[in-house]
Amino acid sequence: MNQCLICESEYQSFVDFGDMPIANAFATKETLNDEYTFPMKVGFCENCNMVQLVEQPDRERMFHENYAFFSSTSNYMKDHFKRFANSVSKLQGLDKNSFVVEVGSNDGIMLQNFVTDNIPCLGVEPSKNVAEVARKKGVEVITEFFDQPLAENIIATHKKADAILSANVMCHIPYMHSIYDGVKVLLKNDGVFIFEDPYLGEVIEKTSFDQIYDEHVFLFSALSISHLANMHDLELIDVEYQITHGGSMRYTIAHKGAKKVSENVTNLIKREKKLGLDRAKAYSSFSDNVDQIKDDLIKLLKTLKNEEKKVVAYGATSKSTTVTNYFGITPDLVECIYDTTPIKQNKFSPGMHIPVLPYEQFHESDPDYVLLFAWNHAVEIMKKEESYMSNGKHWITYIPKVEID
Ligand code: DWN
Ligand code: SAH
Repeated sequence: MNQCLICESEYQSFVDFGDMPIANAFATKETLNDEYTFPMKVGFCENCNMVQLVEQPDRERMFHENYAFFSSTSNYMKDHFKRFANSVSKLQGLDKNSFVVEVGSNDGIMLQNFVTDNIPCLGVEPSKNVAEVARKKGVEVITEFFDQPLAENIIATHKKADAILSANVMCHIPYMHSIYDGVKVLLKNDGVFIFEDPYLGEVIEKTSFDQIYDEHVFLFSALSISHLANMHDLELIDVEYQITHGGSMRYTIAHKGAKKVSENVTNLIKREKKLGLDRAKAYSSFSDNVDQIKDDLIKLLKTLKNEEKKVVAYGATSKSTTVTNYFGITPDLVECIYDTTPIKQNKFSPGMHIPVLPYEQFHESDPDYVLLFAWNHAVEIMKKEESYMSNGKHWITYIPKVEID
C-alpha cells in the first residue's frame, strides 16, 4: 500500500520507470559498477491532490559536498532570480532592517541580489560545495537541511523573516509538514513565503516526464499547495506562472487571514478542476504518452545510427538521467554529452554511462545531430549556438514530442 506523504491516505501509482540511479551521481571509472538504484514510481493522492514519488532515496545520497548542480550555469536563470529578488523587495518593502531566508540557496544565485542591495539575508543549503560558492559572493549560509528545528534555531540566532524564499527546492523535500511548521514559526505576522517549482499542469500537458527523478518527490498544483498550507494554518494568497524549467508556478503563502487572497488563486484552482487534476483519470494516459515519446526517439536514434550520423547531446541534466535510463539510451546511440559544469566533466552519465565532456570540446566535435537534454534552456542555448548549428547541423528535442529543428 502507498501512503500519501501529506495526508496519509492510500493512493495508486500511475507511472513506473523501473530502477533508476541517482540523477546527479556522475560516475567515475572506479564507481561505474557500483551504482545505487531505487524503484521510481509516481502516484496521485485523490484525497489531497498531491502527485508524489512512491519511494525516494535518503536525502544524504542526493545532497552532499559533491552535489553536481550549480544554479548559475544559466545566464537566463541569473536574470530570472534578479527579477524574483527585486519583486520580493518591492512587495514587502524590504530595507536594511528586514530579513530574508532562502531555503536551498545553492550557489547564491538569488541571495547575491539581496547582498548587493544591503538587505540582510541567510541561505540554508545542505550541499556544502555549492554553498561555498555562495559564501564567496558574500552570502551567509547555514549548511544544513531546512526543517522545523532549524527554523527555531534561525529565530534564536537571527530573527523572524519578512520573506522566506525557495526555488526548485520545496518539491525535493518529503518531510513537508516539518517545512510548513518551520515556515509558520519563522515567518513574521505580515511575512510571505514565496516558492516556485515545476508545475504539475505543465508536466501533464507537455508530458515532460523527465521532471520526474529522485530529487523531485512532488509535482505541485494550486490544489495541492492550498490543501497543504491550510493544514498548517497558512494560506495560499497568490500564484504566478513562470516559463522557467519548462513551465513553473510561483506560490505565495501567508499566515491565514493576514493578507487578501488574489483571484489568481481561485482562477487557477478552477482551471485545475476543469482539467481534472483533482481526479485520477487525468493521469491515466501519462504513461502511454511517455512510451510514445520513447518509441519515437529510439526509432529516430536507431535510424541515425544506421545512416552513420554523428549524434551527441547537450546538457548533462538531472532530467536526462530519467530519459537515458528509461529509454535505454547508451553511448552506442548518443556518443557523449557536452556540459559546462566542471564537476560533471570527464565522468559518465548515471546508469547509461555516456561520457560527459567539457563544453569547450563541443565546437570541435562536428556532429550531425545534437540531442538537447537541457530543453528547458532551449531559447538561451539555441541563441548561443545559432551560428555553429547553422551549418547543416540539427537539434533534436523530445518534449512534448520528438522533433528535429
Ligand atoms: O530542480 C532542480 C533544477 C533547478 O536544477 C535540481 N533538482 C537539479 C537541476 O536540474 P537539471 O540538472 O535538470 O537542471 P538544468 O538547469 O536543466 O541543467 C542544465 C545543465 O546543462 C547543467 O549541467 C548546465 C548545462 N548547461 C550547459 O552546458 N550550457 C546549461 C546551459 C544553460 C548552457 O548553456
Ligand atoms: N534554488 C536553486 C537550487 C535548486 S537545486 C535553483 O533554483 O537553481 C535543489 C537544492 O535544494 C540543492 O542545492 C539542494 O542541496 C537543496 N536542498 C535539498 N533539500 C533541502 C532542504 N531540506 N533544505 C534546504 N535545501 C535543500
